[in-house]
Amino acid sequence: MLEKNSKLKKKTTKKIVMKAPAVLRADCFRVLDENNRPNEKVEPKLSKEMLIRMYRNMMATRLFDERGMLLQRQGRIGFYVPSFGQEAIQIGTAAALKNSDWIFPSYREPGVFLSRGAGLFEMLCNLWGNQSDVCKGRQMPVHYSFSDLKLFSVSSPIATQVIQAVGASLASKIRNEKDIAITYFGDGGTSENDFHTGLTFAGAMKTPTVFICTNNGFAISVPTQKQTGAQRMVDKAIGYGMPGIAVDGNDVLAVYSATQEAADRARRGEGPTLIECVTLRMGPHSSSDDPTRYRDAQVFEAWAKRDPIQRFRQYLERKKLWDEKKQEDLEKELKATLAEAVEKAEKEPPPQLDTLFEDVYAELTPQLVRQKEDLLAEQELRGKFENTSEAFPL
Ligand SMILES: Cc1ncc(C[n+]2csc(CCOP(=O)(O)OP(=O)(O)O)c2C)c(N)n1
Repeated sequence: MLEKNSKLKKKTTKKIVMKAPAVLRADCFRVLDENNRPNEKVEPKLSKEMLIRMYRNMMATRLFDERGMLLQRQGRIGFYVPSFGQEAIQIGTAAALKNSDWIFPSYREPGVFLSRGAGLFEMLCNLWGNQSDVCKGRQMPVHYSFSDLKLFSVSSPIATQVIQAVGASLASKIRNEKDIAITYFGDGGTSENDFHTGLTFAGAMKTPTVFICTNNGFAISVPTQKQTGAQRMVDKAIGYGMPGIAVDGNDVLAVYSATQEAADRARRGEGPTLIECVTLRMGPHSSSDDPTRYRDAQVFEAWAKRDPIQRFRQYLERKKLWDEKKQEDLEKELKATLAEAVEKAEKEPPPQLDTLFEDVYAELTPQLVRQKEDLLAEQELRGKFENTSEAFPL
């Protein structure tokens, strides 16, 4: 049957190029053209204050990432995951949300945390896993958690946040609330069971969920074309019965508009949307990775010219909302605030050993009481012979 259908045969045997595309796909929705001029027909009408806040958050994210990588290279923290080049996706989506909406991020969204108002000191305490860390040092670095801001804890297993977001938004719908949920995952995440389960439920139950797929070309070192047969991540929306849109992930205004529209649909009770934000990961997968071993340098250089911060800055400059002096002042201010928070967070001691026993049981079981006593006795004994004040060796 398949062999008789020559058209289909030709399509499925098409040669797959194992590298990220050097230019943006033509099907992507965009507001800014390649000269960073807006298409006035689709340009969102945002206030001056909002535009500047978005630019500020993009810069804050870039500087936070730079500092995170530097701290790791200096051996001061153990691990970091940068989001270089993905600032427009984080800030554009976050700007389109209400503060009461639920956020279920992946590990590559520090800008979403900053946009929602997470404290720099608290985020940095997570990197050290110290006593002021919200999770008392029990999480991996870059796995922030701010439940009071409705920012769900980052989890390492890929795409687990997708089903959690669907569950939260379903709960919101059942309670007749207007809060929606947004969740972020990579192109690799769309090959995970949790992605399929989440989108199946969301499509069937018309949950108010916005799915943000950051297609950054790679899942660690595996190019997108090697881990899925789909040519475009957005095509996956069709199978689950929801609308999908591909956007230029390096155009903060396009990302904002697409998210705004999807959030409005969700709030009107019209169900979920899948947004594929097309970009290229400009840094390593994490501080443990060396992308020069698998990335095409020419493709990287082509995308470097599409830096989302530079593009948005040009847009603001044309509108006379930004200039060199403002840039200098902003960088100075953000760097000073960051340096102050780093200094404070680094001084924090590691969590006390007995905190290991907190937060699971209201009352410790007799076995845990015994284990705690044994552990503290051993700590005291060791303390007589060695310095135990140091954190886990990095
Ligand atoms: C269930 C699961 N499988 C494998 C891994 C190992 N792993 C960590 S990150 C990663 C790549 C994920 O790629 P993608 O979803 O495209 O997101 P990106 O890192 O590019 O942002 C993998 C395979 C994991 N953490 N969880």
